[in-house]
Amino acid sequence: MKKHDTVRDIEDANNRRQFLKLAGYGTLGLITGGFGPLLKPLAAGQNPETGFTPDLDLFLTARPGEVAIFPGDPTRVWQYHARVLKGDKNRVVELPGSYLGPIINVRRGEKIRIRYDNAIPEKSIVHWHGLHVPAIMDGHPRYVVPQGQSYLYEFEVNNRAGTYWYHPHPHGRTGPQVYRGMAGLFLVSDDEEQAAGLPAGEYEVPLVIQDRSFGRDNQLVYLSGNRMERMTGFIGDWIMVNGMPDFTLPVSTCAYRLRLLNGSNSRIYKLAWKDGRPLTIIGTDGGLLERPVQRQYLFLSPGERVEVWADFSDRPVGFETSLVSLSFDAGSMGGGRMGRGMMMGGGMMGGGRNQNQRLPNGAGFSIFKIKIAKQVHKNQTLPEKLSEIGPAQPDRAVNLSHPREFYLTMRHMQWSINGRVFQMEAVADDEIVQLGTKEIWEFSNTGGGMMRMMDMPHPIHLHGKQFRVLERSGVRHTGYVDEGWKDTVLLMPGERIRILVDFADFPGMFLYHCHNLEHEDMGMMRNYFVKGPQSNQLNSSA
Ligand SMILES: [Cu+2]
Repeated sequence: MKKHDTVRDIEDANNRRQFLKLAGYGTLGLITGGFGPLLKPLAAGQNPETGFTPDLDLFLTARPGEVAIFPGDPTRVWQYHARVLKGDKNRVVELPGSYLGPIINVRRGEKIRIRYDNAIPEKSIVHWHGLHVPAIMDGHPRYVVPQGQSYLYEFEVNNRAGTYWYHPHPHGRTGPQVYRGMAGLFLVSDDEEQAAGLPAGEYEVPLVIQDRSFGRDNQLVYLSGNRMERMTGFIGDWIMVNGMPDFTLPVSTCAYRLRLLNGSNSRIYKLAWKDGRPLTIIGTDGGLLERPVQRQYLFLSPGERVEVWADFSDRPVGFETSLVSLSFDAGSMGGGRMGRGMMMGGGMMGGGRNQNQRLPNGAGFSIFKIKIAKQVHKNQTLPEKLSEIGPAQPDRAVNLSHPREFYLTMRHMQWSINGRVFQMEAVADDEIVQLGTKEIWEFSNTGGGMMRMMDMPHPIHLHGKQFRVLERSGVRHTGYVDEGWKDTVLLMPGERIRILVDFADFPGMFLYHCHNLEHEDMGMMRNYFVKGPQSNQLNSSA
């Protein structure tokens, strides 16, 4: 306990220092004026207190709203809305009729200010999934603000071009808030990506895949709160694309760049083309691959993104196909066949509503239809080279011979990481890394140990980092693309993965967790702490 207190002290001091540095504040007292409702009067342009001058300055509000999803009553949702205060108004693109937040378009190297106003009736905070930003800008749940309060984000975009996204991150409430509609894409572009010459404009299509359940009154239905349901995670019976059911994408006879995000709470998709053609994958979480790769199918777990090159130039007008999710074994707890059997036979479910009846996790279905609607002659060819990535260099890791190990297990009927669950300020000794080092982290999905019935997939996400996948073991399928930069990786039951993470900059406390949002909310999440030289001094003087 004492150990944790010390770490917290170090962390607090460190964060304070980092924030002071970042914000240019001279005294601590000003910080309290930096958060909360006082932000609103801040004019566009330079922040006199932080010295930060944004290229793009916007308001982002989360508030209750209504959208027409089905005929009849509108569906009550919680939505992000954005408004550009300074900069190009076209950087914020609303999706008409969708509960999703607007797409925010930025360029690498730009300075972004986002004034987040929380107008939903509970605490929240925004996490920029995949972005490499300082700890205080990352949306850690310790920074939640209540209804009526604000949080100021000021950061430089230093990620590669790619498909990133934003969503709430309050502890214990991420699942329900995302479920009600709070999520949006954050697209970064850069010179390298522009030079790749990929389909753009109407030929570049963002596609956010989610699942939802609706009651007869068209209102969203979430979990009943039953513990066994939460241990599986929410599985809905409607597949939504960009917030719409029964989605059809009309296309022309040419090549497309499809940017897919799995924004579901816990459903995993085994992506494939209905006609059996291989998927041509050009990008992953952290942007474009070096070269396109092909897969017959690809698993896309919650939080992951993939970019697909889809060429319809040899198809006749009127032709229809689909992007489908193939059936797969989601593990015994995965909401699949065995899961339901256990639920029914075990009696542990009680009277809890099982939402998995129509489309259990691992069922096969069409995600969206594609209809060739127009003849065009563009003749665009798939680039051989997309970007510069280079080989991962594991020998640069300080722990090459003894990777940091993380076991994803069930403990006391609770998902955990190394037997621990989330505590807001807690960092264990083996969760502290040194600023300026590279490390190998190894995650093992060993399941529920002796209980085979507790097997479940877990998508693991590190905050604040893009990392490289070094190796996987225990894998019995070909549904991964590990060639590029990643921030979220899926581990099916029995799988083990080694990743290389660079802690070059940004000291402080960040999260790592399972991106099955119900697992995360239950505590399958921990802090890691990047300890800088200043925290060393603190440590020795403590
Ligand atoms: Cu999990």
